[in-house]
Amino acid sequence: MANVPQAKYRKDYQRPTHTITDINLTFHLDASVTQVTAVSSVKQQGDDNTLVLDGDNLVLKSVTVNGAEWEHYQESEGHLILTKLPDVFELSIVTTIDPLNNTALEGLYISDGAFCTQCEAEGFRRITYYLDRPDVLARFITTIIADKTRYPYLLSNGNMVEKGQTDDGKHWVTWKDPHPKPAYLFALVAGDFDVLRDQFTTRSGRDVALEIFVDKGNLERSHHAMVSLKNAMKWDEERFGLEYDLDIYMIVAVDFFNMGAMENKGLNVFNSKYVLANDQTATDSDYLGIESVIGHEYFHNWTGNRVTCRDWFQLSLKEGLTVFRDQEFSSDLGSRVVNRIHNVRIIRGPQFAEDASPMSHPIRPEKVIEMNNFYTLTVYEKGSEVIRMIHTLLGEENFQKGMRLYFERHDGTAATCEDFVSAMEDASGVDLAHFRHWYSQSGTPVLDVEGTYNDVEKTYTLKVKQQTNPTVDQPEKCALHIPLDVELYAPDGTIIPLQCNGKKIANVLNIKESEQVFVFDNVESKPVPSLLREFSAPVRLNFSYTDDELSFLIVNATNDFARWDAGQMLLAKHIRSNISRVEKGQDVIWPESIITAFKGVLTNDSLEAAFIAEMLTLPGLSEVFGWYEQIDIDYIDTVLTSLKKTLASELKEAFAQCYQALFLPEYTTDHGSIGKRALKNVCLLYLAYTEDGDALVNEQYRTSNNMTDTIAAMTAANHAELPCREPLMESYSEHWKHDGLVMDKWFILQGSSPSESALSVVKQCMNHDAFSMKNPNRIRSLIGSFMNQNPSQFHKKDGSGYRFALDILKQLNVSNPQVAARLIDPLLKFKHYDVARQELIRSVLEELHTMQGLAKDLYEKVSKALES
Ligand code: B3K
Ligand code: ZN
Repeated sequence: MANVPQAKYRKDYQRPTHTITDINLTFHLDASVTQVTAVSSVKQQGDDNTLVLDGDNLVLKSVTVNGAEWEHYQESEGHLILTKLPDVFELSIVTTIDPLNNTALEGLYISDGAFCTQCEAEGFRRITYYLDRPDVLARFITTIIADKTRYPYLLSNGNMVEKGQTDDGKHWVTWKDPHPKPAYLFALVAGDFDVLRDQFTTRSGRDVALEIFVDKGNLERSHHAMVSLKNAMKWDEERFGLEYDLDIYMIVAVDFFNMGAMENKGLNVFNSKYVLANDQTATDSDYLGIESVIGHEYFHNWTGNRVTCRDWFQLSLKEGLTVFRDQEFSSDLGSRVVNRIHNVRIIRGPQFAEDASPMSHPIRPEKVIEMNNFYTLTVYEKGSEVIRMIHTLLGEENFQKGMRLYFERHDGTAATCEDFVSAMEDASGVDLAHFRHWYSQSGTPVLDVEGTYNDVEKTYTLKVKQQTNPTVDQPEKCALHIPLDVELYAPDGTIIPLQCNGKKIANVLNIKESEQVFVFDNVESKPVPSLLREFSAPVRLNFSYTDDELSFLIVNATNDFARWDAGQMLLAKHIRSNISRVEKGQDVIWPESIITAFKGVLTNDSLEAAFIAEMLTLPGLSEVFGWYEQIDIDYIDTVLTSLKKTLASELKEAFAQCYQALFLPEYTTDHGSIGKRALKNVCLLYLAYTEDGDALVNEQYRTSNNMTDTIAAMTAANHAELPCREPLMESYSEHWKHDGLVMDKWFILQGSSPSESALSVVKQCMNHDAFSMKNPNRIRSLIGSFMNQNPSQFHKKDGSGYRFALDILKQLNVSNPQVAARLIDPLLKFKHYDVARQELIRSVLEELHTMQGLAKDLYEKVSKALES
């Protein structure tokens, strides 16, 4: 690379030299030459009269200061440097941009003929020269001028204040946002849409117009999003006491979008995947995903917009907190235990993997080259676990007190993670001094716990050791403050109250040192401990349970999450021992304890269906992979496939009975029905491996009246490689080939097919009418699933998967580097694979590293991987 991209460090934060209180933007929209006029009121903050603005891909037309042309400026690599400025002035900048050729989908671009924007993190600088940093908060007034017939709707943040016509057949609209905001929350949309309109009255009596804009013809797919939005508005008032603060809330669904959605003030832009749904096109998990993302973006209005981040290193201030809030929203509306299980699977699988990868970083990173690379599972999901631990340590009441204090202190400003923790601490009186290390330390702590029973003293001793292994970014680690939630059970299943020195103590133990011992007294017989209940901290737990103890917990633990966790530990224990057997060339053996335990769960009528479905779902591939420093991926694949087949044949009758009993004639998306379908379809996944599999799967596909059952049948056919797979895939594509969003499900199945021909099929699919290398959803579905969810084919020992990945990454490096940088993740952990694969992957990374014009998104990841 000619210019090596430079990193920024958190420690180097400096206040801006100037502030911008107001900005008036005027857009003359045109697909290839849009003219942007930005008139800002600027004030110098210190003694420096030089102003350095950010800009990227702009054509500068003019600069004026206080109405007069300004000649003291210079454009240099991403900046406009203005000198000799007065203290207070009005700065007017005219630039032009080219939305049509903006394939990176950052700044102003075109999605299916409509103009739309994405400015977080640093996309506003692709619209005009500006202080593009989150601690510069300005009031925005935006005027949009465009052709009336092609762009009947002209939208921006805030409230619409004026509109009119021009003489040449165009129209214009002016929007005013009364809330000062950083540029990353700016949005503009112009196009022709169908609009779903509704209304919400806040509890203080403000009437809010709600509008969802979708592509023409999609109106009937937007109702669930509207219901979710109203539920979110109501929930935030009830649980957090937070109300909406404008007269209008708009959501626009677009097909071309780099991520899920964006919380722009008053005008959210969404990936259509998180808006559009009906019974025929969306699965139950799509419905739940929409509810959670609609909630997430809405909740950002307070945690993100009203209080924003001082700098991008503080991203988890808004993201971790808002994920926590959306998780609570989904849990309050649906099944708490199922939500918790889903979230924990993400932490134990891909998040732990990220902690152990070359991209390892604390939830508040110290060093960043490309900010878009830090919208990670660590910042979001682990960030949310950190908030959840604070919630556990403080309790709901004190936590809400802390939230109120946080808003009292920081509303309308740009804050830091430290500000949040201080508010929690001050409001509750709980000391979080030691806890703060969670913000600065990366990696996954390991808790090694040992239990000893003393029959004479009637005491039970838990010895807890914690340790965090060095990570690529941070060789030294310290002991963290870990809340460890425990319960002890007597052999008859009753709870043994926790007492130390005769005094009752709480279930949550505070682990702060590298080794701590807890002696519980009045324990009449050897107990079975339930540890890390509710996954009270994002750590790996080691405790040598016997099969009997785990089977006991599956039946007797009072907490559903703990029962599920015991099931996962039982599976994990035997998956591990079988992987060792396979490594040594021995046969796989599954003990009776697993079969008995899972049969007990499957036939237990008192359990919620959705919960049984989770009990029967094996740990994910990334989770299993993460148990090892280095592993041949084929061993894991062999063992997991064998386990599925064994459970299928041993529990065939029980699966079949359960499957038949769960037939629902009507499709409804209440949580009870969603749970029943989940369990029915887990049964089908196992039954697919039996001799009746092909007939059952075929029958379900042919008689299905909803997408959940349709996709479940196809998934079963795909994984078990059933004869009906091809005809079903054919039939689906015939039916849905005109609809990219629905075809994504089909592309995922093609990408994750275990068939030997998977790669050549993926290549053929790239010529499918519904596929486009310009659309991130299509790329993620087809190519992302191949690289992430298809270990046997992507990691083929002939290196064909890796060469394909190289080719794709080279293309995306030019057209959409942000998507490229997401896709490359499975290659970064190459050191964890066997030596032969390591060498193949390393050569791919090296080729990228030496490539001319490597975007900084890929550069950051590739160079970290190679240095590691
Ligand atoms: N804040 C946005 C994410 C922006 C990602 C920029 N690469 C969506 C969200 O977390 O709600
Ligand atoms: Zn967010």
